[in-house]
Amino acid sequence: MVNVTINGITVSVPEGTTIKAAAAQAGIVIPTLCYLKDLNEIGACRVCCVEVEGERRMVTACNNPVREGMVVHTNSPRARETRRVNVELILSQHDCHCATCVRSGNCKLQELANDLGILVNPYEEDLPHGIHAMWTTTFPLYRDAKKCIKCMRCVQVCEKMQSLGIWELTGSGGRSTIDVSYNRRIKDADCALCGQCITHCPVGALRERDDVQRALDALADPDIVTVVQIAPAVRAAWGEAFGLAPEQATVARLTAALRRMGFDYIFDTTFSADLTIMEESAEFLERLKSGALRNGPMFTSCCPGWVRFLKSQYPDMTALLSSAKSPQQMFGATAKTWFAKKIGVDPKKLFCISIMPCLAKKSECDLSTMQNEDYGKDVDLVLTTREVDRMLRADQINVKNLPEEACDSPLGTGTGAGVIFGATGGVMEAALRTAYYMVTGENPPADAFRDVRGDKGWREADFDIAGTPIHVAVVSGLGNTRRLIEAMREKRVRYDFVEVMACPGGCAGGGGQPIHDGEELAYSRGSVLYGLDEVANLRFSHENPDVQALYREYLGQPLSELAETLLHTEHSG
Ligand code: HC0
Ligand code: SF4
Repeated sequence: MVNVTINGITVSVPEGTTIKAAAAQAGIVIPTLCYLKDLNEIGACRVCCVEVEGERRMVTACNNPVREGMVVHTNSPRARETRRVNVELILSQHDCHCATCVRSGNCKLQELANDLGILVNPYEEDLPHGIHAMWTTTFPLYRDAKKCIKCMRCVQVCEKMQSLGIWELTGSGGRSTIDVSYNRRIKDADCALCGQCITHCPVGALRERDDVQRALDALADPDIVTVVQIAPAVRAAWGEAFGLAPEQATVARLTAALRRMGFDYIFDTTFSADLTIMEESAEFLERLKSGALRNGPMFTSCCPGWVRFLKSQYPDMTALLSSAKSPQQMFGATAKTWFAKKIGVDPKKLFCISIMPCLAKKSECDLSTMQNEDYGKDVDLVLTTREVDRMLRADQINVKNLPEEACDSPLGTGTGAGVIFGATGGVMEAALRTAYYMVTGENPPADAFRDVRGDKGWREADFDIAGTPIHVAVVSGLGNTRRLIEAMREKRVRYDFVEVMACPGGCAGGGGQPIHDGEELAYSRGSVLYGLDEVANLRFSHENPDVQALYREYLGQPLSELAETLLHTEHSG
């Protein structure tokens, strides 16, 4: 142990502890802009500089360890002055138009500048901001080079967490900036659109393409019938921006809010998550029976970030993907056929909007394989949770005082199995519950497959379904996914069924979810979803009455010809 005195408080910490962590133990906060635990501990922003007695230079607290007897001052005149000058230098290269910034009110830099009382910027300069200052406006991921503070978080998150290395530091000195690596344009790089670089950006340099106006245009068009679906993971996060507790921020309260905004039909993606389970479980059992699993496991196909990753990184393995479309797309295909017929509306007049915790869903809905001549696109527009939160604010909807209202029918009912899709492991668990039923004709205990839950990025479990052993894996985060695939390719592991989600912790931690700087909320949001499953009346996808009606009235059975046409795809587009 090492003894260190910080602002007059002596603490004893293990050797190797950083000054920042030791200060935290003493209850002292040292501000920083760039620090991310285990990912970015490089002292790039120099906001965490502290004064150490006996040292001539100021010392960055986030990446320097304490020494025995060290005496540290975080608020001495020199420390205060250094912090202020360093923030002013960062501001000198930052476009400080806060009123028009998407992160206004949720920006680390804005907060620090305010806290330090920086009311004028003495170092204002007009530096060039790199060749990509004018970014494409069509790609779902948008970057504003003039807002980048070169903290390196996006570089490290994409490289270390997601193993893709889309960003790099280019140029030098005052002209250094972050850009797409190897001089590529973002749309030609292998970006999976997971959005993790956005949720880890401390300022407004990265954001999603804003599609709100297109939703408002559809709402304003009297010839268009708007149909909105709410993804499983949105219910665990949409209320955070309004300070609502999870019990208040229910899907029923969001439904009421969307009704106030004028959406015609409000439905729930958990309905089509249950539908996906019917198709995917049937497909899994077919692959099991035919011996196809000897060539490799079946991969889940519902996370479009993962599908983009597989297509760009391991194109020879795409045949292992389930042919099932994602719940988002199955929802659209069902809305524009079965539902449109039910309400007697020309499907071309239906405008399907999804509320998703995800950026990759914005590109999934545009794929050529996700549309047809009869009705156009399955899903017309995707809004992230953040975009919808902004719409609610713009319309001054007082969400706290809204009553809870049920979704519309018949695409508004989901089971607990559909709800847990939004958490890592949930798709696997839901699929195994129904696969068991399909094989045995009886329900297993609802929690029979809970061994796939957990907070490890790569988990394995073994089950027995009517005498057949099944070896499954659940992985989240693309770095973990790459490790799993490499292990598969080197024959170090072998599975029957693998669930992959691009974002660590699954959709609950998706790149379109509300941002809380430096906090990872995927698993706490995931437990909200598991809690909803636990108290749900229905916990098996095959017991969803609306899904049963859809098969009875329209599709026939899972994997029928019509189901194949509407609900399955080649994953080649
Ligand atoms: Fe997900 Fe989905 S669970 S990908 O994470 O499968 O985005 O929430 O909507 O489609 O249902 C995201 C979340 C979905 C889909 C579902 C799946
Ligand atoms: Fe990398 Fe994901 Fe950001 Fe794309 S969206 S650059 S894959 S972190």
